[in-house]
Amino acid sequence: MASIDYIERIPNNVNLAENRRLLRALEDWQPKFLEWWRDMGPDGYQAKEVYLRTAVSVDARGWAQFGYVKMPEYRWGIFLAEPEPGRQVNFGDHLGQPAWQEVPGEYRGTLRRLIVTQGDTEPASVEQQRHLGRTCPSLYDLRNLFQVNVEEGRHLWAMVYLLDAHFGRDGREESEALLQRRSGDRDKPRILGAFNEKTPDWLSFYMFCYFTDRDGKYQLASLAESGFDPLSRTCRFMLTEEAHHMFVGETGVGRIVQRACELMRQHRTDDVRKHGGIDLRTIQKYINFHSSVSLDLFGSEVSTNAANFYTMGLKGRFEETKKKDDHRLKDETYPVAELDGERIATHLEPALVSLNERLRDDYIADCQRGLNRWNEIIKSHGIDFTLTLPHRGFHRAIGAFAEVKVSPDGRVISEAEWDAKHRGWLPTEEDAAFVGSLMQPVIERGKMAGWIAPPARGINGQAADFEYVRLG
Ligand code: BYC
Repeated sequence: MASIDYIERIPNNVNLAENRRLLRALEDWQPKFLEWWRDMGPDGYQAKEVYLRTAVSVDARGWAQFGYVKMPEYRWGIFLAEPEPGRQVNFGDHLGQPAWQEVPGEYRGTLRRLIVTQGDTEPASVEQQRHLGRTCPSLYDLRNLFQVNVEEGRHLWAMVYLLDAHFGRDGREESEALLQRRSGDRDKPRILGAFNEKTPDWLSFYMFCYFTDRDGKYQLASLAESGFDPLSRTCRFMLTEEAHHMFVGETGVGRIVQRACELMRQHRTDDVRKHGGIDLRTIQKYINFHSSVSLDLFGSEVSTNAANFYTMGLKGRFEETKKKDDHRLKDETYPVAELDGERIATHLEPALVSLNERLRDDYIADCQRGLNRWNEIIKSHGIDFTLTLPHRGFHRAIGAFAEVKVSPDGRVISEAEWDAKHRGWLPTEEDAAFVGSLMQPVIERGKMAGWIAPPARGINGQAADFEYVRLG
């Protein structure tokens, strides 16, 4: 019977074998997912064996099993973190009530929208990254790209599970629509802005993993606080995988910075381009771009949507349960940076409508920590250069700053000044063409492209020259 096959194919801790309705929905969806994966997943290498981590259970031994797998045969599973006995709704109007195991009827539409928005980002990122395998700097990096891709695929499964298990026919329709939208498509784009941008080269990929996956961390952590318990448990497990994606981003950029510094020292010049490196000024421009499009993902500074998500008990704050306040926030305020005529000033706003900005603050502080580590690399080479995060108002398309032009150091500037200077702040076509020119594939075991330093250590204790992807 085909269904027995599916139960085996889909590692899960949601008792799939007993849930015939869910099983039928997934049997219907899985071939469409595979078709999407073939069309829109990694271009090339689909028939090759890749040294991948697969989650087969949520306990310490099962969540990270390593072995060679062909990507289309990856076992995309469905996992929820272990239930917390007696868990309650921890914030908003329903504070103290038992956490919901089923969708609360009055919040059905809102909850579905949140899950669909989250789910939409996962296949989008796979689509954005689909050509990168062709230009990998090493087998180690190629394997990391594919690990990120299959896990984003699993995160899509996680959201489809919620839609199919808890939202009936609407949920099944949304699950299909998640496979139909396309990153960057004019007619059926992905929902959120950053997921319609291109990821044309590996510098962009590492920046995306650093900045955009980190938005994932903060959004998932807020959804992990949800009073809708299946969403909370799903997101808690997803966060364990998200950590690896940010590691790929931080170490990837760090290795490019390292290589730039080595070349600067070796050739006594700031202009490492002619020596095959990516100069620090170009790296700064990519930071400016990826930081700003990722800041947009937090939504408007003042948002009634955010207030409603919270009051309904659907989406909390980062580390909500650790915070020592009333978890209702009706009488609280929060400082929000806003436009005040020609300048940017901080005003106290009601805390409930400021929740997007509060999460953005948590995110910015976290982003800065990685920049500090990259700056340590620069300093350790005796080089006087500091990478910085652009001001939160810089190059924004969502929220209060979308209407004006702001410099990276936070001044509201004229269109004329923007026109004169933005090429020094954001990657230009020439910058992209230069970075693109370095993207020549390196697929010999243990070899590394000249624009990036080797990693400090291999994956799962393996050597640097390990055969991370079997090309034979
Ligand atoms: N682009 O009150 P507003 C990840 C829309 S990443 C386009 O400002 P709200 C991952 C908004 O939808 C994490 N549209 O914002 C990373 C709303 O439209 P409707 C993804 C945008 O609603 C790497 C309107 O503007 N997860 O996991 O408070 C690889 C006014 O909304 C944008 C989530 O985002 C934008 N940037 O907050 C793979 C969590 N921003 O409803 C994966 C779920 C806003 O009026 N989503 N809009 O038609 C949410 O919590 C919220 O939807 C948002 C927006 C935080 C995104």
